[in-house]
Amino acid sequence: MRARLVAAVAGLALCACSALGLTDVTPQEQGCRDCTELNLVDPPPACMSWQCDRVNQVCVLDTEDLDDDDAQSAACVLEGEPDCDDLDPRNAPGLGECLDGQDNDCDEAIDEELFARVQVGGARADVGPLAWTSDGAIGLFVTPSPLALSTWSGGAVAALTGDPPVGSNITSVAAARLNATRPDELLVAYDSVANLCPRVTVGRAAMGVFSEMTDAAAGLPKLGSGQRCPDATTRVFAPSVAHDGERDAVALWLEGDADREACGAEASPVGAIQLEVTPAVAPVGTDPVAIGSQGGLGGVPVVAIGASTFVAALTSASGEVQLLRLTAGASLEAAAHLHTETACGAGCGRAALSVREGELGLAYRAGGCDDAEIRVRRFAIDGADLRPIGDTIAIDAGDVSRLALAPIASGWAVAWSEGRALRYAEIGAGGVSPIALAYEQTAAVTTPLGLEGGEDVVLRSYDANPGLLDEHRRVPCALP
Ligand SMILES: [Ca+2]
Ligand SMILES: [Ca+2]
Ligand SMILES: [Ca+2]
Ligand SMILES: [Ca+2]
Repeated sequence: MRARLVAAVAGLALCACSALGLTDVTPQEQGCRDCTELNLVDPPPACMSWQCDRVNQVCVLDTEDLDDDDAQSAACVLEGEPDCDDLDPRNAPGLGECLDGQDNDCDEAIDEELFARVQVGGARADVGPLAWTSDGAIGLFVTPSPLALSTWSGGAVAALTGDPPVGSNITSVAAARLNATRPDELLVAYDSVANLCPRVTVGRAAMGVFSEMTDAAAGLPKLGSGQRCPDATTRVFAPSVAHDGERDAVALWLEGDADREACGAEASPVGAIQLEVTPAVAPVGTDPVAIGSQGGLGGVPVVAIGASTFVAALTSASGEVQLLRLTAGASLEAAAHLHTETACGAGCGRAALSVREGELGLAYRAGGCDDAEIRVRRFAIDGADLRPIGDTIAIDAGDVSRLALAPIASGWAVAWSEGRALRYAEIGAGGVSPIALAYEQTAAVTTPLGLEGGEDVVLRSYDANPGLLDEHRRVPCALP
C-alpha cells in the first residue's frame, strides 16, 4: 500500500464533510459518496485530492488518484508506478491486459500478449491436410510418409493405428465427434485417388484405432450415378462431416475441377449422403443427394442442430451464403433453404458454423480477393428452423485466408489469419471488441484454425515453417 501523505483520520474527515454542509447524515451513513464533490467544494492543494478510505468508509486527503484505482496520477506520483490513465480505473500498473482497445497494464502496448503460446507435439514438418472438429477441440491430420492419420487433442499428438488411408493425393480431411465426452471417438472422412479413381472415404477412429467404413478402394458413391467410380476423372474432394450425437451423421463433398482455394473459381457441385452410426459407420442408401453448388472459397461446413437435423453453409458463385437444412430419415432429404446472406462479393467463402445451446453461429469471409471483411450472424435454433438474431455483424480485416468461430461465455469469438498473422475478436451484447493480434507465425497460415470456446479460449494453428503445432491460450482477464 502506498503511504498516505495526509491521511485524515475518520473523525477529521467527517468533521470536514459536516463543516462544509454536504450532508446532515451521521458519519456511518456518510460513507464515501461525497468525496468527489468535496474536491469541488474544498479544492485540495496541488497533487492532492479527497478520496475514499474504503476500510473506514470516509473521505481522506491523499496524493491525487482521480480514478481511485490506487495508482497515483503521473504528474504527482511520489511512489510506485504512475497511472498511465488516471481517469479510468480499468487501466493501471499491475492490472492484466484485456481485449478492450486500452492499455490496461500501462506498458504502452494495447491489447498485447492476450494469448500465451504453447507448443505441443514438438517440431514436425510432416503435417499434411488438417481438420478440426466443429468445437475446435480436436485436430486430425495426415502424415505422408508413412501415410497415416494422427489426432491432436488435449495438447498431445497421437498417431492412429489400424487401417492406413488408401490411395494418394489426399488434399483434405474432415472430423466430427462421435462422443461428446470422448475425444478419441471421431467420424473421419478424407479424399484420395486410389486405383485411378478419385473418391471420398469415411471411417471411424476409436481408442487410437482408425477403421475404414466405406470400401476404401471404392469410396462413397458419386453424384448422379449411384456408382462409386463412374469415371476416373471427376475430382471428388473437400469432404465435411457432422454427427447428431445419436444415430445419424452426414458426409458432404465437392465434385469437379475448380480450385476452391482460388478466389473467383467456377462453382463445384456439392454431394451429400446420410451415414448411420451403430457405432459402426455405414452409408445409408447408394444415391447421394445434390444439395447445390459451392462457388466460394473453401469447402462446405456442416453441423448438427438437433437429432437427425443438420445445417450446411454454401457459397454461391453470385456471392451469397446460403444455409440449408439436411434431414436424415429413410434416406437423406433434399436440402431445404433456411437463410441467405447477400452481397458477399468475389472473395466470399471460408464459412464456419458453430453451435451453442439453442443458437447457431455463422462466420464467413466477404469482400474482394485481396481484401476482406469478416461477417458473423447469429440464429436461434427453433426446432428444425433458424431465426436470425440481430443484424449481420461486419469486422474489418485484410486478406483472410482461414477463419474459425466459437461460442464463449459473453457471446462468440472469431479468429482468422491474414498472411502470417493470427487475429482475434469477440462479439457480445456490446458489439465487436477491438481486434487483437493473437500471434504471428513464421510462415503464412495455410491450414485451418481450431478455435475452442467456452470458459478458456484456445486458438490452435500449425506453423508450416519450421513445422510447429501451437496452442494459443487466452490469458484470463484480471480486470475488476
Ligand atoms: Ca489512478
Ligand atoms: Ca487508472
Ligand atoms: Ca498493455
Ligand atoms: Ca487492453
